[in-house]
Amino acid sequence: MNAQIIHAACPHDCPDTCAIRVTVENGVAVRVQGDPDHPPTHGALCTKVARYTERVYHPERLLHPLKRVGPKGSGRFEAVGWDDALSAIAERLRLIAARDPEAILPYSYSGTLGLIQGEAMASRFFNRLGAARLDRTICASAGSAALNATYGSRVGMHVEHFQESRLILIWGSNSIASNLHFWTFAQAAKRAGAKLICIDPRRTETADKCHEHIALLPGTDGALALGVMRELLLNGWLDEDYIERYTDGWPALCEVAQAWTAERTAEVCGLTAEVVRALACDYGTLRPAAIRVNYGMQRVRGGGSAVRLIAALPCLTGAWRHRAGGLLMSNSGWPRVRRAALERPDLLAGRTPRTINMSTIGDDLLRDGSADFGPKIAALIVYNSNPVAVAPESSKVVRGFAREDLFTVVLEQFQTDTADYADYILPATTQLEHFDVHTSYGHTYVMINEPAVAPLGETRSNSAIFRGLAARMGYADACFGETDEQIGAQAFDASVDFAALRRDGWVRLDVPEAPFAAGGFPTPNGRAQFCPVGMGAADFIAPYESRGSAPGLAARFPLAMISPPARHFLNSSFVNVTSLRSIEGEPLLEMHPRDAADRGLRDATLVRTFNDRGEYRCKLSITDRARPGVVVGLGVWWRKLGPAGTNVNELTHQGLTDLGRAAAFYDCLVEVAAV
Ligand SMILES: Nc1nc2c(c(=O)[nH]1)N[C@H]1C(S)=C(S)[C@@H](COP(=O)(O)OP(=O)(O)OC[C@H]3O[C@@H](n4cnc5c(=O)[nH]c(N)nc54)[C@H](O)[C@@H]3O)O[C@H]1N2
Ligand SMILES: Nc1nc2c(c(=O)[nH]1)N[C@H]1C(S)=C(S)[C@@H](COP(=O)(O)OP(=O)(O)OC[C@H]3O[C@@H](n4cnc5c(=O)[nH]c(N)nc54)[C@H](O)[C@@H]3O)O[C@H]1N2
Ligand code: SF4
Ligand SMILES: [Mo]
Repeated sequence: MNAQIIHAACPHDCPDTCAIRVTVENGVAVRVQGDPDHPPTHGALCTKVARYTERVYHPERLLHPLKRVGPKGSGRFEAVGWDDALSAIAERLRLIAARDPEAILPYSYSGTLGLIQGEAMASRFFNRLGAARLDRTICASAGSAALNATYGSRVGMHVEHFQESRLILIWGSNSIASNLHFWTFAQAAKRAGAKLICIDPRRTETADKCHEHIALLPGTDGALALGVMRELLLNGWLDEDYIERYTDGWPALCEVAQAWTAERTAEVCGLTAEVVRALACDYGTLRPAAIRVNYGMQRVRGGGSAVRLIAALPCLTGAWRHRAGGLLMSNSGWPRVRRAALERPDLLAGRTPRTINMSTIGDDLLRDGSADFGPKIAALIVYNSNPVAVAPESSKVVRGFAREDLFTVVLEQFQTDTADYADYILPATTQLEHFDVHTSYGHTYVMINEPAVAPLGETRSNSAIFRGLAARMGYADACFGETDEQIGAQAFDASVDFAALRRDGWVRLDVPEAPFAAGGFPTPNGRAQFCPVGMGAADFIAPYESRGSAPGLAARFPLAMISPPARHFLNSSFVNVTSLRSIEGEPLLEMHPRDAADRGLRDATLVRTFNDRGEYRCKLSITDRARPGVVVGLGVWWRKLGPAGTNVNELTHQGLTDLGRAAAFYDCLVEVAAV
């Protein structure tokens, strides 16, 4: 037998970006395994990707270009040849562009985080066309804006160093589900005697395994950080020397914190004052103390301010002095990626097309042209994303996608909820069939992904599809002729040895062991900024929808709903992989026994969850994983697989976060009733 081992990388939107070894026999990928030599991967993959071949060779893979034959949304298509499909698409785009190229909108996010199959050739194409630009806000932009403002970039601790910490706060993250390889290091710390505290409204599988679980109300993390700050101050647990030398703005922040007594904090967060004081005591006295804050806590109106406040904590206690102290939210700012070489903004040739926020796609697809909005959106090119399932306020998103005058092209591996609304579906390769290079937002390595097998059927990589479209649009620029390997070789500056990357599969970035032990933040003056230019000190910002901030609404819809990811799905990916879907079972809404009793609801019955935006039906799970007042709809199911053809995003809204213009998925009031 002719077996080969290929270096690959996990393409999914997960902080772990595992290094993978693919075993190929006679042109077929038979096994994927974690690279045992790559320190964060440690030879292990999560359950989802360990079964990757099931996804790649799935009987429902899209293998041929398809053209719509039924009404939009019906999912009825017929096969067409690539030539016909690309020519027809180019012709339609040319017609629209002749009136106004800004009526064409790319829509993409995190199907793959690869630098090449993500935004390289696609951006070149849309820049050359002068299409509208997409503000990619659906996940992390509130926290990113907060880190940029406070530390100067999205930078933090090496994930490996958490194993040496004595205290770990897991803040707004279900690590076992969504950051498994961090959890391995946290467990090593736990075995060595560290204390683990989970801060999460839901009692997750991660909370179960921590020493303490602080189940605050959604969207109140900023208040908790301020309450902790005041206790640190009162008890003399601040590192005055670190604050003095390496930070700016503490006097103003201190004044805000003074107002947050443990009692007031407890009232806002739905906790007791003792819990707030005990958290501050642990954080002030156990060293080194590390915080793994993740995106779960920033999907609310005040998400940006909350991250600014949490990011201040390790500066106030000087936790950064030790390599096992500090904070990790994202490491995406460490690798020096040559974005301009990849995406070629020079092809805009001086044009500055309008920007559309992906988190308000529901409203924007339904808007007419106007002086401030620009032209009505006439064409959508969707790749690496499933907006009909994942974008907030689905009823509007669906109405927008159903517009008969909208021309929609979807590049996909599967016939998702979004693909059902396409005029043309173009079949895309998976990670095992194309070349890519990867950075990570959770560790400090870069990875290569060599193609392991030939493209299945007639599938083409995203870059090949955009290359083909560029040719049909008559774009003669040399950059459209570059191969994926040529693009990959331009991705990094000299800090990454590309030959070593291809040889070994991954390369460690040269990031200092304790990056901010003596300041050195990537801000203009090297200090952490508590009052960055144009912003005062952060304070708590209440959710759009909560008992305190919207009492009238809360009288009608008294339950706060959060919709974090299910462990065996990755956003809406993998929902169609049978073995994983059978582990998750079916869409569920978790509710505390007391809330269920108040409503006379019975376990495992069908319920309707509703608010003024819509209604979602699924099975009820009565469990104390949900705290009183909060219900949990684990996401993100495909709409067409739900009992009533909808999912949780039927209920979420398009209100944006305070920083970063992000979606506020977990800032959502609902009521639940029997069907
Ligand atoms: N298995 C799996 N892994 C994933 C994903 C997936 O869908 N499935 N998604 C990937 C993506 S796209 C991302 S962005 C990351 C996300 O990574 P994380 O941000 O770590 O996401 P989650 O695991 O969703 O953890 C979010 C946790 O936040 C809690 N939470 C909700 N609201 C609040 C709040 O107001 N305050 C606090 N403190 N906690 C809150 C939720 O209950 C949930 O347990 O994970 C990635 N990894
Ligand atoms: N209610 C609620 N909604 C949420 C969230 C939540 O927690 N609650 N989480 C939000 C978050 S954090 C995120 S990041 C977004 C994620 O939303 P999306 O970025 O839309 O991510 P996925 O749902 O994984 O869909 C990615 C799609 O890309 C396809 N794909 C993968 N690789 C390729 C490729 O190489 N080429 C092409 N053409 N396609 C490919 C996959 O088949 C999949 O259908 O969802 C958000 N939506
Ligand atoms: S989804 Fe995350 S944990 Fe699973 S293989 Fe990919 S990077 Fe690793
Ligand atoms: Mo995300």
